[in-house]
Amino acid sequence: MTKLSMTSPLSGGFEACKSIFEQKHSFVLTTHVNPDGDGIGSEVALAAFLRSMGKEAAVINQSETPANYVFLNSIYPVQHFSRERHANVIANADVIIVADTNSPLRFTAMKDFVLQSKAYKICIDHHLDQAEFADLYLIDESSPATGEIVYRLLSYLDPHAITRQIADALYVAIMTDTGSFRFPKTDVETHGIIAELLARGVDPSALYQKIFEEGSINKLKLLGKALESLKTAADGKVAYMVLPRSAFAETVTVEADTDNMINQTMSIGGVVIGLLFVELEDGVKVSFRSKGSIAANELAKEFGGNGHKNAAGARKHATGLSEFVQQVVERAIVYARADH
Ligand SMILES: [Mn+2]
Repeated sequence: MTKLSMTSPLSGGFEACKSIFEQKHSFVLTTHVNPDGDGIGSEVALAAFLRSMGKEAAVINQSETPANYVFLNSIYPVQHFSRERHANVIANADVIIVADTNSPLRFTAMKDFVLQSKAYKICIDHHLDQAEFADLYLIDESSPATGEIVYRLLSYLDPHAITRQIADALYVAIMTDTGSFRFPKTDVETHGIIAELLARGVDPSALYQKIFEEGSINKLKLLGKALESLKTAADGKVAYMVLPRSAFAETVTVEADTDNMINQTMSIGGVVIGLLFVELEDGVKVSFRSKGSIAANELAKEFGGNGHKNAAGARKHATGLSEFVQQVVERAIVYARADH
């Protein structure tokens, strides 16, 4: 028996969602700062589904949509948050759905508006360590993508309402968050869901091309700078790259252009921990990747971050780049050496 045919542990949450979706009228959907394919694909799929139920839905994000995901606007428009246009929409919504994060810290400028709204709050996510802010949580830490949980929810509510367009958005969510189906949580269920999406007409190579093969030369030059900075430590078990502010200025790129870059560190044989440091205007962001049993999220927690076991991140404000790199690399060496 495959996992697909088992009773979902989330079915209680799905039933609660069903009655909320039936009773309430206006919905706001959002995701984390610097949204990725999973966050945007999940909220777009949910919004298109809600519209087909005759509901009002607004997708409002803290950050602008990265260029390679803008095509999802044709499935459902994604708006960039502004206080003037959206404060009332958020305050007056019946329901707010937060997808792909469970930490209000990651809503940044939208945080107070979301937390102060009287709306019923639903959190759909696959990260560890959920914060207490929502009325209903649909969390499955074993899922490789929030898009998978959204697929299961929508199939529970009405499998016939999963149109080709909704399937496209869910495919984007799952394909990007599984690293094109190669990260460890990718399993029988993931491929089963993908088969269902393809049966609805999804064209994998067309979507892959839109996301990964229509990038800018500037982004590739930024990758060049990251690769030039590559160093290893702990006898090649730790690999790390550092991008100072000047790298972005010189290549005319932005933080979002570092998306997926860290995976380059993991392509080196023997590397068990990969790090990418990005200098921000007021601090440093570090992304962590690990192989096997090494807990990248535990390492991230030491620096105020969180995430999954093999992929995590942290942001530290008011810190110098080189001191922070040194601190994190020192701890990464300890984690890498403890691994056998
Ligand atoms: Mn995700």
